[in-house]
Amino acid sequence: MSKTVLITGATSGIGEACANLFAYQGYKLILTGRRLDRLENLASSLNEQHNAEVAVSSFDVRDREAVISSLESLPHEWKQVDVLINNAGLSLGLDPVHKGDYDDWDVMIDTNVKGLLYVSRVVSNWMVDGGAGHIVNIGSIAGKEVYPNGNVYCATKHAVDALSKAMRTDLLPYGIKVTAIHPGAVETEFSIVRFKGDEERAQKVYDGFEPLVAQDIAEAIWFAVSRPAHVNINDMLIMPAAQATASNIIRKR
Ligand code: NDP
Ligand code: 8X3
Repeated sequence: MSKTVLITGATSGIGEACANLFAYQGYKLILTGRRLDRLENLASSLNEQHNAEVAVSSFDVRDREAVISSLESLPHEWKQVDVLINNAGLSLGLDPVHKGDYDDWDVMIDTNVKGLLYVSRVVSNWMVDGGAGHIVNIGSIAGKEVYPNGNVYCATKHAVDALSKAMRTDLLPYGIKVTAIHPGAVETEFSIVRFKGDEERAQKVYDGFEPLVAQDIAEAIWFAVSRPAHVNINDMLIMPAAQATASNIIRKR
């Protein structure tokens, strides 16, 4: 019988690349995100290319009631989730703390931390009932280091790092694996979102070096998920070969 993966943030970037790779590997897919048109287009294309069975569920991960009701209203057979990829997330702005935008802070914390928790709360409970499962949380190099003006985004990804360790501990007795994947710079819609549609500024982030692409991260996730039952990959930090750290800051005289 086919396994099932639930991917948050499947409308773009890393989530969309995971959808393609898991469909290729024969998984049934539950694809989520806010942009229903993109979810539906992706579902038809995966069905055509890979004969994949796909369910789409459109909700905002910040909306606790919508998360619970959308997921709980899936048909019973779709609730046997083998793999959850907590990928939905974003960064907004790049300002020092004293100039930060209050609304941007709320959106990042609500999406990257609380949204991940809401989805995990529902799906991990199904996994506990089923006695197995694998949760993959997408953190970041920003969850391992901080860089100038990354403040709140970095804090949210540090929270994802901590929650990954906490979930691994809490869910261990139930046979549920937890993996955290921490990418460096990946060229997706991430910077366009961070700079609120300013494509020129977004492009400059990737000028002059070769960033990762979403497929690089999808392949790392697949590696973690496809290990034998007795192996868990706890944590992976994956960087472009051209990027050593998030930053190198010295205040010179
Ligand atoms: P994209 O902007 O391409 O994709 C982000 C995805 O998250 C979209 O599918 C978007 O869907 C979804 N999303 C955002 N906000 C919400 C929300 N409130 N509710 C539901 N879904 C939401 O960026 P990436 O693919 O790069 O980002 C994926 C993950 O990887 C994020 O967690 C990001 O922090 C992390 N990451 C990215 C890196 C990079 O350099 N690109 C590096 C390290 C980590 P929709 O808008 O349709 O809701
Ligand atoms: C996204 C990568 O370096 O902008 O998490 O934090 S970075």
